Amino acid sequence: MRVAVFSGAGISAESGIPTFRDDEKGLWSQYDPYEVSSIDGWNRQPELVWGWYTWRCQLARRYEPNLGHRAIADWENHVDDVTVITQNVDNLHERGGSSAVHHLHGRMFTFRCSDCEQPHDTQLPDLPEPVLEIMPPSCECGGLIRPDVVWFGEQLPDEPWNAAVEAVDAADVLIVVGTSGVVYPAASLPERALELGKTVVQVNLEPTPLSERATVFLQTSASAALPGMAQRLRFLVD
Ligand code: BV8
Ligand code: ZN
Repeated sequence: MRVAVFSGAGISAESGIPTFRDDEKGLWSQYDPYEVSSIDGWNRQPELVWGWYTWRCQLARRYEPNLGHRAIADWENHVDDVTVITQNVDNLHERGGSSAVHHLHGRMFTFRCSDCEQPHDTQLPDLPEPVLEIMPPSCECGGLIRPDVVWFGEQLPDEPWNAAVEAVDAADVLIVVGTSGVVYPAASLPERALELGKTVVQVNLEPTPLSERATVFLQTSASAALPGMAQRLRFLVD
């Protein structure tokens, strides 16, 4: 049996990383998430965006993969193939043991120049507290160094997108976990699976537009639903 997993910020929430929309506690909660994660936001206020990513990288480094990440990795011992397609820019799926992970929206631990695209091995400062604005470092060409993430208003890179479509098309079942499903084109992947007649299992703390169309909607947490699920999937997939 071939399993594809489509994950969002909700699967990292139990590791302690605030999801994309419920970071009320955060320093940047006064800012619309779309503002600090859009190409326009970067062009307008690079120091605000760099401050946010510096802090988010620190949180992501500090926290550990949770039972949800580890369960998905364990499924590799029980089914023929598990491919993870994530919207998350942290590396918790990899650190949780998954061997095939595609980052549709990039990764925040690698950096490049905004102008000449040259990769940069940037070491971020270790901050005791979040700092709202930090001027990003500059490249030799004068361009500002940015994280390798896909911001709102930017095209998704072809490689992870093509791999994601291929994984959905080849899967017997798609597990959608921890995403509000509002961001496109990523959110079109579960729709593609349904149109292809695949079994779609959604695990989410709250209902989303996908919930009433999914084959099964489990309104619970990732860490409660995912352990041991692979062994039960056989009964779902005819
Ligand atoms: C594109 C990377 C073509 C950064 C992210 C105008 C101009 C240009 C484009 C658009 C436009 N209008 C609309 C668009 C398209 C736009 C879009 O979809 N906008 C939406 C908001 C309407 N998309 C884009 O711009 C994309 N590019 O279209 O290119 C183009 C290009 C140029 C010009 C024209 C067209 C690029 C989108 C990528 C944006 N980058 N992230 C970073 O992360 O730092 S998006 C970011 O938010 C995340 O990556 C994620 O994908 C997304 C959604 O977040 P979720 O992961 O779903 O998290 P959320 O908090 O929302 O939900 C968590 C869920 O988990 C909740 O439901 C909660 O209940 C649940 N949960 C919580 N805890 C648990 C749990 N579930 C289970 N267990 C738990 N424990
Ligand atoms: Zn440069």
